[in-house]
Amino acid sequence: MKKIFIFIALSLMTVLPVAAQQALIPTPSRIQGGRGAFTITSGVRIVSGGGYADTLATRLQEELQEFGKRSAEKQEKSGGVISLRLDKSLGMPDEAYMLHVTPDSIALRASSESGLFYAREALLQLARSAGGTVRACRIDDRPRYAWRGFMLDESRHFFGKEKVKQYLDIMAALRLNVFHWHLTDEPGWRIEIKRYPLLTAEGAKGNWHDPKAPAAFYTQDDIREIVAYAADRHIMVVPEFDMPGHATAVCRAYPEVSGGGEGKWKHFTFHPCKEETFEFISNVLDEIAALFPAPYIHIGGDEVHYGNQSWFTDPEIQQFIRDRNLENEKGLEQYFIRRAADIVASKGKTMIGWDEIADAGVSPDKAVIMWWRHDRKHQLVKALENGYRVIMTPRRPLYADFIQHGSHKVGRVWGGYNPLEDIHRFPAPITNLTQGYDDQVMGMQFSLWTERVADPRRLDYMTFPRLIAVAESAWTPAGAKDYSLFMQRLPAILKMLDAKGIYYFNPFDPASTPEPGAPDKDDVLKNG
Ligand code: TNX
Repeated sequence: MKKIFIFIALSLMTVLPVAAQQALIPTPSRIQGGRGAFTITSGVRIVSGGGYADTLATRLQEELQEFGKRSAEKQEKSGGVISLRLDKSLGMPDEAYMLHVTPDSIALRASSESGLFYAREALLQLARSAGGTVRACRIDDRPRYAWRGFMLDESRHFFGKEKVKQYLDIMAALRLNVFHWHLTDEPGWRIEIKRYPLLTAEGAKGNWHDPKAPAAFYTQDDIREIVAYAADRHIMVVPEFDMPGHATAVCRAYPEVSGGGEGKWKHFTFHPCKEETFEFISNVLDEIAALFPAPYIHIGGDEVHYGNQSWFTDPEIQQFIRDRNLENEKGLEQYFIRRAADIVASKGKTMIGWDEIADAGVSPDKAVIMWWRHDRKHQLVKALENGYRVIMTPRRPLYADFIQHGSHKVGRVWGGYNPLEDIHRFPAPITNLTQGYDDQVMGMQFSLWTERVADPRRLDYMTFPRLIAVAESAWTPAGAKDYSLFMQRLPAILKMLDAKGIYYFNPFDPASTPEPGAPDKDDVLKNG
């Protein structure tokens, strides 16, 4: 009887409660509990195996000081060893890590720098959630997806360097590894390009709700600083230069490359057949390619039909369509995308585009598709069938400009909205579509469009806590995900957000965190 009791007690200790007690998000793919706990005190020794492990050890030494001091005051027993080792011969996949905690030692192991970095992030999370006492456990962890992203639109509204850095810090803690930076669109161009100074002198003026707002943009030094800051946290920064549509800010600054248009759609597109346009794009991309070490450049490619009315009437454009046998304006758009793909390839980069580009006939080794139209599932399937690699960011549930709670009034709604739970469930509802194409599905991202997000408070509110669920869906294998356990662990991460002064939506007490307003329209936008 006693034996059975001990057996049950032990197995409970090693399986379920561990997952519940360990305040780790994203939930690791594998965690086993052990007995006892390691208490971090000022007497802890940190040893490392050279190279990057030494760099991380130094960092960890500083980070763990808060616990050391507290413990020393409490006169707790000191001692114990934390060891960090980067070991290729362990043959662990990229980003994977092992964290082994016993009462006397903590071992962090990985075969990649990113893996060791994540082992350190996991340890910090465990330590912080329990005041420096880490329960014994062994974690063998690796991500579900290689692309775990967050997109921020800084054209519609500009938030600036410090906010971006704060988000990069949080992304790293959540093991998110791609920052997709939407830097150009209708209201403003946000990146300094030396060869075309008017892009910022003129193009950076204005934002979505105030066309007269002073120019706001990142200098090339700012960009380098942020790219380095991100790289230090194992985050790749992927810039987006949207074309041929959503190009209003560029064409306002340099009307010679404008595709015309009138009223609201004036300058919405590039001129699709002037060689001057492609030279311009190529020159801009030279500077962008030099600033961002990422192997990808996002060229947009979305919603061209919104503002290409003049393509239908301009005799030069119509002649071009006939001369090149492009059939119609759609064919012309696809021609433009093929040209863009070649230009991006000539800079040694791979093009990413919104899912419209899956129809352009670009060879799949030259393009990655970002699937966003949740109501066009066939676009995802077609992209996969045609051999493209795909990143999933369907509006439902992965657009952050959709509301997250039924009581909310500001934001988008489209046959529903994007609550935390739907994000946590993703990609379960669509895995039947991607089945058999696992190698082509690079991952997923949360995309924050900012037409109705004009200040940091609202930005935080739309991003958090949903980004935390995104991190779990992108990292944790389906079999290890459990929404009720996620909700049990969530408060530990919310505490971290509190410490950073983030104004998030509190799903446990919605009334305690009222929704911040938008500057223009204060109502829910349906299907649009
Ligand atoms: C569609 S997503 C857009 C954006 C808007 C967004 C608003 C995409 C490729 N284009 O320009 O900001 O909807 O939700």
